[in-house]
Amino acid sequence: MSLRSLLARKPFLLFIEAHNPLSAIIADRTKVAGDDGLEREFDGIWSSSLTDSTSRGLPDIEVLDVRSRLANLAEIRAVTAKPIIMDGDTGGNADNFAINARAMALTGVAAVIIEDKTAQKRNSLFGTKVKQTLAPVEDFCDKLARGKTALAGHDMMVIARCESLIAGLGAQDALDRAHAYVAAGADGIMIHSCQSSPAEVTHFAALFRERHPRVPLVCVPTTYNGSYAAELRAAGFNIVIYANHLLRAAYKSMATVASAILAHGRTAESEPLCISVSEILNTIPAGAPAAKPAAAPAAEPEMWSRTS
Ligand code: SPV
Ligand code: MG
Repeated sequence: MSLRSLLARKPFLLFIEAHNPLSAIIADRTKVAGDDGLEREFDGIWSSSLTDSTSRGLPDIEVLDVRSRLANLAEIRAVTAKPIIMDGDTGGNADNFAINARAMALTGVAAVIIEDKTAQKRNSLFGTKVKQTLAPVEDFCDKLARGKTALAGHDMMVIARCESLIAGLGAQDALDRAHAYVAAGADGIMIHSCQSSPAEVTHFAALFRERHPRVPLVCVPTTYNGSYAAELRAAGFNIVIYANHLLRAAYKSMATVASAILAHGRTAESEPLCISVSEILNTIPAGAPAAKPAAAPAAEPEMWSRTS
C-alpha cells in the first residue's frame, strides 16, 4: 500500500528510524499492548541521514552518497514491508534530484523528504550554532517540481522540509516557504525545530492548516521530546518521526557493554545487558521468510486521538 493510500485510511502515523536491517526488524516487529486492549506498532521506517551516516562512521554532511544509502535501503526492504520515508538531505541539485528520485522509487521508497538548505548541509540539531543557509525559494520549488515530473507513473511522495525555524528565520518565513512548496507540487510539508518546546511547530501547524487543511504535515520531535503523539496529532500533524533513537540506544548499550568487559576482565557481568545468543539465533532463523506483505493498518489506539 502506498503511503498516500495509508494516510487516506489512517491519517496519523508513527515512523521510527532504522539504519540497517536488524534495527528495521526491531522497528517492524515491536508491538505493545495498550490499556485500551489495542496493540500499538510503528507504521513505518525513517531512513535518517544522521543515523545512516553515523553508523558508517561518517558525519551528516551528505558525504554518504545516495546510491550507498539506497543499497542500505534495499537490504532493509528485504526484512520489512512497512513504508519507508527516506531523508533525502537537500536532494542535491535539481538535475541530480530528478534522477535520484526515480532510483528511490524503484528501490521501494514510499516518500522522500528533501530540505531547503544548501550545501554544505549541517545537521538541523546544531540549530544556529552553525551556519544554516537556506536555498532561494524559487530554486527549491524548481527542485521539487523537477522531482515530481521525474516521478510520473510512480506513487512515491515528495515531501518538502522547511528549515526556516532551524535557521532562526521565524514562522512567517516558514509559512511563505511552505505555501510556495505546496504550490510547486510538494505532497506534504515537514516543519523542523530544535527548540525544547513544541510551541513553534504547533504555531506553524495552526497557521498552515488555515490554508491547507489536508496537505500531510510531518514533525520530528527530537528536542521537544516531552510532546505526546496525541498532542502532535491534535496540533494537526499527520506523521511523527522518531528520527534517531534506535541508533542512539544501540550506541549507548554497546559502549556500556564494551566498558564492562574491560572493567571486569570477563563477560559474565555484561550478560544481563545483552540479548541471549539463542534469542539472536531465533530472531533471524535459517530460511527466514522475506518481508511479509504489509497488513491493513491496525485500528488506531485511542491514546493517539486523546491529548491528555
Ligand atoms: C535525520 O534524522 O537525519 C534528520 C533529522 O534529518 S535531524 O537530525 O533532526 O536533522
Ligand atoms: Mg538528515
